[in-house]
Amino acid sequence: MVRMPDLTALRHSFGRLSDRLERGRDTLGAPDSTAFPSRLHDPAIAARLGSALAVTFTLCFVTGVVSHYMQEPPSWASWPSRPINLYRLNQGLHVLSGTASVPLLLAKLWTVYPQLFQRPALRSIGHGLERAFVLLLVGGATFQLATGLINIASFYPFGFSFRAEHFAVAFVTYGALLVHVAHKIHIARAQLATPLPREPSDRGLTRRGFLAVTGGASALLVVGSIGQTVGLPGGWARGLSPFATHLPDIGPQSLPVRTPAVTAGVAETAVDPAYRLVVTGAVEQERSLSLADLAALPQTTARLPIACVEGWSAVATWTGVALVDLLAYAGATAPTEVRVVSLQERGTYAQSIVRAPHVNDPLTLIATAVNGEPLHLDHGYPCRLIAPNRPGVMQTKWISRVEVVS
Ligand SMILES: Nc1nc2c(c(=O)[nH]1)N[C@H]1C(S)=C(S)[C@@H](COP(=O)(O)O)O[C@H]1N2
Ligand SMILES: [Mo]
Repeated sequence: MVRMPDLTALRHSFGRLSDRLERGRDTLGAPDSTAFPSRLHDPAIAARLGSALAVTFTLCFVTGVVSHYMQEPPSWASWPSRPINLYRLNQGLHVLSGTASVPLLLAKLWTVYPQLFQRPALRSIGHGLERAFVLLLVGGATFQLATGLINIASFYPFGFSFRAEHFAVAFVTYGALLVHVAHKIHIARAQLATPLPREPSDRGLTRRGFLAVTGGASALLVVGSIGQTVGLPGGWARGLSPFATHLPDIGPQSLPVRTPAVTAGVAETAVDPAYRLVVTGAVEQERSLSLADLAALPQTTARLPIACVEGWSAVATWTGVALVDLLAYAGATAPTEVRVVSLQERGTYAQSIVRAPHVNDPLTLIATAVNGEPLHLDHGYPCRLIAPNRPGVMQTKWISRVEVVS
């Protein structure tokens, strides 16, 4: 037997809501305050939450654009290879500012939702335009935060390229935000200049209480994510982030894995004894190196982070042949662009381009070991690229070919 849920309570609250809407409908202009009696539907609160959102959205937009262009630099640009942790910091700020925005946005939408019932809905063309921009802003902001969170959860249910959509919608959203700010700045200024009253709490949450709870929720999410985004020493990170899935010390060799060897389809080719690393392209002498040949070249060790766009980063001690040394061994003269190709046959990350600053940085490694052990298969055995100030997606694993493009 399937028991029918008791719908009485639901019907009651629906009845109350339609009552309110009926009353709201009779009024002109602003929605009737008796229809939405909570003191929290207040422009003073909206202005404060709006200011906080303007800060977090600006930070998120700027770091997002930087991250996008670091992954896909236009042909005329190249990113510096130092400071080592720049991309890591940028990506951390992006994820943290986005995460902090979630409670702020929810609280702001709740504060202002009675505005949906303004009557008449359209007073003039200008008013209509203003409302259209607000619609764009709300839709865009919700889409951005939702897809961002889904990305952090390493979950790709949609049939579109996450980065392309997230990048395009960011401009629509931020543009709509600028229009909205321009429109509201006078009201917001006046609201911010007036301190919030101290109120008795006998009618539920006070205005100050509501802002404190919202700010507290944001702060808690940020503190709980720092351990895995920007990175904290293991014990700290774990203590502060009980639910994190990519803490710096979870995974083989105390390092998280993104795309294991089996998923990439390289579990067999990577352990084939006939494996050789081929150095080719604009070189004097094409080379084909076994792991023993690689070990016989000068070795470099460096502490470098992997900073994944999915909102985690981790530092490790990498050892291998510096790319400059490998290229010199093959007789490449003044190389400026190198393509690194993986044993992996398909997928966006199966190869990456290394531009001049990284080609010539002595810390750009073809690593064969991490934290004192030969690379685990899931970390890119037999060898992988690891370079300073570079997005995780471009730290190509299971390298089969190094091609000097120019
Ligand atoms: N060939 C290949 N290399 C790759 C990937 C991949 O899917 N295939 N993933 C990249 C991504 S997104 C990240 S964050 C890092 C993660 O390295 P790790 O799994 O050793 O932590 O590897 C990068 N290198
Ligand atoms: Mo990644």
